[in-house]
Formats: sequence, C-alpha cells, structure tokens
Amino acid sequence: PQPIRLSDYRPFPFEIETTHLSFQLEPSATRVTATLKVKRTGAAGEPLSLNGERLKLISVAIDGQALSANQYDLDDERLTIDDVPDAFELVTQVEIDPSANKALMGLYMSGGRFCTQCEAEGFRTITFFPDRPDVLSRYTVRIEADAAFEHLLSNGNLMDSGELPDGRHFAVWNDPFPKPAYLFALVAGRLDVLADDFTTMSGRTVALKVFVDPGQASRAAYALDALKRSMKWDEEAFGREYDLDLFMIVAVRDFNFGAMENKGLNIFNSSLLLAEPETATDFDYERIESVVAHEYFHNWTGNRITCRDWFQLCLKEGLTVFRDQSFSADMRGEAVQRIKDVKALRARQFAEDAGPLAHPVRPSSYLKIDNFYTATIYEKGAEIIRMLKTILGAQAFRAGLDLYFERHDGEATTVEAFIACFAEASGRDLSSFFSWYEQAGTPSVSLTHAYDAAAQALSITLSQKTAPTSGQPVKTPLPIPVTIGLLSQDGEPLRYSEVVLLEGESLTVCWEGVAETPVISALRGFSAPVTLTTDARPADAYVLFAADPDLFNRWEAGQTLARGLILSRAAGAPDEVGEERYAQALGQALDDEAADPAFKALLLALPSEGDLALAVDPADPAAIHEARRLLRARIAVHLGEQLGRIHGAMQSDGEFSPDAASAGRRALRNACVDLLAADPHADNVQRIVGHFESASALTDAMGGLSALLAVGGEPCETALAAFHAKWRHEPLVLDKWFSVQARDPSEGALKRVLALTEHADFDAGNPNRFRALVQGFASANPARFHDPSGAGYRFLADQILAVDGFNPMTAARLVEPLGSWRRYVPALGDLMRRELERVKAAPGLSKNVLELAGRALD
Ligand code: BAL
Ligand code: ZN
Repeated sequence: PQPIRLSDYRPFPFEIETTHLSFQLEPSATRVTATLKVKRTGAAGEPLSLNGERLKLISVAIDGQALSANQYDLDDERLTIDDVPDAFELVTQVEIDPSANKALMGLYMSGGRFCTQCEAEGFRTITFFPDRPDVLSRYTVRIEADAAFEHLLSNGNLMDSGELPDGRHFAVWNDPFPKPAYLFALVAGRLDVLADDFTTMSGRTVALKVFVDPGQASRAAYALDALKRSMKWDEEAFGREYDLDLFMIVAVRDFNFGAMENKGLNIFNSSLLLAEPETATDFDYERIESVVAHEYFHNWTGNRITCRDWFQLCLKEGLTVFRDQSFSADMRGEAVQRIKDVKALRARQFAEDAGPLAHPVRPSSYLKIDNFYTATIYEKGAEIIRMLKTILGAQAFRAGLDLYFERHDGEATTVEAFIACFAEASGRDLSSFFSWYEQAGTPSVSLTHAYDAAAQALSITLSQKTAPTSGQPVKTPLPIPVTIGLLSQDGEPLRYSEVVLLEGESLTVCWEGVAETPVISALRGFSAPVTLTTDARPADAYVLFAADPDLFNRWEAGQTLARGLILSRAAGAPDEVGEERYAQALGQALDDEAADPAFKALLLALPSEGDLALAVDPADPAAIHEARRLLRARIAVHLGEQLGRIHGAMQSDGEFSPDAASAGRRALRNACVDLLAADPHADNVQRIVGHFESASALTDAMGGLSALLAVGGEPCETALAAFHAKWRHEPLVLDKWFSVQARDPSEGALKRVLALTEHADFDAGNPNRFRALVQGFASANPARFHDPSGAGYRFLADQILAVDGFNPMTAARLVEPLGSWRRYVPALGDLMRRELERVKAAPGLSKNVLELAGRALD
C-alpha cells in the first residue's frame, strides 16, 4: 500500500454546504440515504470523488436524475463521478450491515444498540462522502427505527420526532455548526438517562443528558458532576462557553477508544463513564473526570476549530490533553497531578520515542491514521503546549490562544497557523520552536556546574543531544525551557525558580550572589519532556528528596536515587549501604506531617520496570525485576512497622467520597499494602487478607487482590475465586479481575494468562476485556512477558493475529511491546523479532498491523 504524505495535501475541490442523512435502521440491513448540496470550489472539470468502503450501493442521482453504472466508477474505496455540474444535489442510497461490524468503526451494534465511531475514517463505511477533516458541512439527520430502539440520538438539536405505522418511530436532528464527518454520531436503543442542566456565563441554560444501560443511571452521577465542573472551568480558565442548547453523553461497552468528542453527542467507553465506590477505583474516578473534561474541551479545541488534515492531529489532541491536565491539576492538586502525568509520559511516550515506532508529534506520512493516536501525538503534544506557556508566560500564552479562537473559529487549520497566533500575540519569533513538532526522539539534556566560593558565583552549563530515530539521522537543537532553583546544603531555599531557555547545543549561565555551595534543583515541574543527567553528588539528591519546595523534583529525587540503586544491583554491583540509606530517607519522608497522603503514596512507588529498562542498553528484564524486587523487600523490612502504622492510620474514611483528599488516603494505605507484600511474613499476610476482605471501596479490594497475587498460595486463590463469584455479572469489574492477573509478576503468571484466554468470561471481541488481559500482560508485566522461552512473545503474536481478523485498530495497538526488540538483550530481542516477522508475513494482514510491524522491523 502507498503511504499518504503531508506534502501531497490538496484542498477538496468541492464544498458540501449541507448534508441530509436519512437512516432506516435495521441491525443487519440499514438503509442510508445521503442528500448533499455540492458546489465546486476547485478547477473546472475536476471529478467528484467520494470515500466509501463496505457499502452496498443502491442508487445514485444528481439533481433528481438517476445515474446508470457507466456514469460513475465504483471500487472498494471510492465512488467517482467524472462529469458533474458546478452546483448540484447528489443523492446516494446505500445498505450497510451494522450487526456484522466487529471492527467497531462506523455504525455498529453494542449491547443491542446502534452506535457510531467515525474518527478517523469510519464515516466512509456509513455513506459515500469526502471523509476528510477539512470538508465541513451542516448536518440534518433523520433516524427511523423500530420503537424498541427507544432513544434516537444524533448531533445538535432535536427538531422533530414522532410515531410511525408498524411500530416504528423517528427523530430529526439538526446541528447548526458546520462539522467534518468524523464528528458525526448516531445512537439508537433503550437507555436510561440522567439529566441536569448548566447555566453558561452568558446566562443560557444547557440541558445535560447522560445515557447509560437501563438500571445504571446512578453510576453516571460522577460523570455528570465532572461535566458541569468542566463547563465552568473552561469558562473561567479559557473564556470558552458551550454553544448548543443540549449536551449529551452516551456510554457503550464495546468501544475502541476511551471516548469520542462528537458534536453535542459524546460517546464514551462505559469504563470511562460509570462509577460507584464498589465498582470503580479511584483511578477510574480520576480518569472519568479527566476524560469527560477532555471530550467536553474538544468542543472548542477540535470541533469549533478542527484539523485541516490528519497530520495535524496534535493540533486538537495535544492542546486538549494540555487543557484536561490543567483542569485535573486544579481539581486534584498540581504536584500530584504533574507527577502522575509525567509517569504516564515516561511509561508510554518515552518508550515509543526510544524504539522504531518513534515519530514526530506532527508526522509527515502514514498508511493508516488510526496508528497515530499515540502517546507522542497526545502526551508529547501536550508537553509542547506546556513548554509554550512556560516560555511565553501565562499572559502571552492566553493572548495567543484567544487570538487562535478568534481567528480560526469555524475553520479546519494547521499547527503552523496555531503557532503563528502565539508568535503574533507575544511578538516572539517561534520558528525554532516549531522543530518540537517535526523532530522525533527524546532529547537528553546534561547539566554541569562550577561554584566559585570566593566570588559567590555559580556557573551552570546545559547541553542537549537527541539520538537519531528512524528516518531522522540528524537532529537539530530544540528550544528547551529548564526551570532551575537552588537550595542550601541544609535544604533552605537559596534562589527561587527561574526558567533558563537552552536554545542551541549548549548554554552557560552565571549566577552571582550565591552565598554557599548550592544544591541545584533542575527541570523543576518537569519543565520539558527530556531526560536530564547532572553532575550532582548523590548527597544532593538526598537534600532534594527531603526538602525541595518543588514537589515534583522532591519526588523525582527519590526516583533518581531508587533508579540508581536498582540499576547498580541489576548490573551486579549492589550498594547495600545506599539501599539502607534510601529506605531510611523514605521513612523520614513518610513521617512528614505536612505532606499530602497522595504525594506520599507516589513516593512509595519505585520506578517501574519499564522505566528502568529505558535507562539501560541493552535491557535485561529479569535482572531489573530481581533488583527491584530486592529493593522493595529491603524497604518493606526496614519500614515494616511504620508501613503497618500508616496503613492503620489511613483506614477510617467514614462515608466514601471520590474527592482528592479521600482518594489520597486510600492511595497511601494501598501503597503500604503493596510494599508489605514484598515481605510476606504471617503478620503482613494477615494484614493484607484483612485489607482485601474488609474492603468496601473497589480501590481497596483491587489493592488487596494485587498484593495477594504477589503473596501467592492459598490466600491468593481464595481471594481470586471470591472476587470472581462476587463480580462475574459486572463487566467493568470483571475486566479488572482479568487485568490484575495479567499484571501479576509472579512465576506462573504466563500459564495463568494462557488459561484465562480459555475462560468462559474472556471475549476477544470486546476491546476492554481483550486489553485487560492481553495488553495488561504485554505492557505491564515485563518480568513475565519477557519469559526466556519466548512463550510470552508467541502469545502476544497469536493474539494480534487473531484479533486483526476483525478489529485491526485494537490489534495494531499491541505491536509496540514487540516493536521494542532492539532495546533488549539479544537472546530476547531475537525471539521478539522472530514473532514480529511471523506477524508481518501472515496472509490477509490489515494495513494497520502491516504498517507498525513493518516499521518495527525496518
Ligand atoms: N478524538 C478521539 C478521542 C479523543 O482523543 O478524545
Ligand atoms: Zn481527544
């Protein structure tokens, strides 16, 4: 297949002023009639070429005249009409089979209901249309179905509805805002609704409706509350007001994405919408809050202003992630949120950047755009926006964003146009900043310093380097904001934070009046998505760990110390004195009465095995796992009594509340349980069993179950069986039962995972269940995925091939764990590569998997 290239972009030569869709819904034979008002905007003589896949064409007519088959060309991907007037009405009628659609793109059935997912290119499986984001049209949608499909929903405002003969009914929707086809949505079925309203800053009342499976309305209350908070926050933080009279959200169980921002009708994976204390963890509550916000925020950053082409995906995604991260920071505390965001960035994006699937935030070619809904586009895209704010300052940043909203509202635009608004509003030349969008790879920044006590002068030298990535052998220096502060050896502030902008390959700054030998706290708040090495002494990290007023860097100092200790041990040079000192410092940090429990919980978690593997070349997952296990055991022994005490002190919450403070207490008590499992003597096991058995919130039940898996044996098997018996009819909770076993690093986990694929409750057709088991194992269980026999790799390759047959998007997301084969010791890397080769050679492979497997092997 031929790649699509950014450099080949051409505007569509027609405008579609209005789009009228009429749906006659039947699960296996839905009729779709599309009436398009078309006007030529390009050169005379250009044919009209529409996307269309898996459509059974019934008829096509121009201005009321039916076309015969020799008047158009039809292939598997397009309908092309050579000879069309300059302005005309096109009517096509097609038949589609939603019940056979297991790819979950376009119109499909989930739980007996009709629903859609059109981003990026699903609309072309519904009707013939220019399915590209720069063709904006005003939609009217008429839906007709059996009355058993009680709610008939689409974008915009409800214009009409009523009964029809033969037990059928209809609804007509109109969306006054021009939109690209990827934002189209339709839902039809029996649903319960939780309703409320919101008064906007200009005093308009917006009706809010959340639709869920019958009987589940109470589980939507938190999402609805998060929606109202998001609407208010976007008015206050960015001056953005909602624009329709109605905002709807629908939860569906079978969904490839987390959620989708369709205009006025967001569709959510039910795992990111439904929450009650017994059936959702605190992590779920956090995710629901942030994803509800994310999809709502898209109304301005994505919908009102959309992307000219799919290469500009980060224009809406990076910016919207930045907005949802800012919202979450305001809701839940800046430092804790930042640490969580950076952990996720390192786990997913740094790993992507370090392997053959590395790509720029704005890529320049692709086979399937579905493959670019990546951590790089989303999370690194958000980091770029964050750096822009850091470099320009909050005021100029806001002015640039206001200009962007004002200038481009109603348009499909580009990253260049976006950056131009900030350059204009701030008066700064941002041309070098643009390289952040075009250059893949994580820059390495090194910091060295010299202190002259007599002159009380400190000089700091920063330098940068980015390793070559696939297709980009030569890298240019990037503008990197490095926020730096100074502490005294006693941990007192010597100098407050200052942003140093490293623009060339290296830069030296000299600071006068530094009264004593400083401890340097650099890259505060993780001011840029880079890896930092410094010439600091280990003792400095202990000063930062104990006292840095920048809480991100306080946490980071602990991670740096732990990383060093684990990697030394993995390399065969354990530092037992250092490990004791670290455990002791951790104990002191836990005693800090002023610190937030959520922050302490983060301190207790050692760097992940994935994070550690990124720091060595080649990585030996077994050695890393063992070294990390031993450090955890040492901490558990050293702090055992203290951990038990904290666990006890964090117990009583009274009535459950999902707020950040209550969640922080639960996070800390579960972090204690997690560590105590590393020293499984009888008292600790008893405490963990008690924790699991007395859990009323799912966070505690999952924390207990995970710890019991680490302990193993009879208490573990009893707990797994009890959990399954209790929750086997609750799909979202049962997903977690699969996931916790997939992530269990104990020996024997691979055998358990293989057996679970045969379990009656396993369903590869449901992305949530499939990802819980297969992605949980491949991405979150390095110790067992990298089994020296290669059985873990074989399992993953088998699963990719099985699922690719019907859901290529979900299959392709699993290529990455094998794709990183070059980073591992050859004995493992060779086995990984061979499985990738087997996948790539399989007959009938989708373009999605072919593209990623191909890139991984290049
Ligand atoms: N646009 C796809 C889902 C999301 O990022 O919101
Ligand atoms: Zn998004």
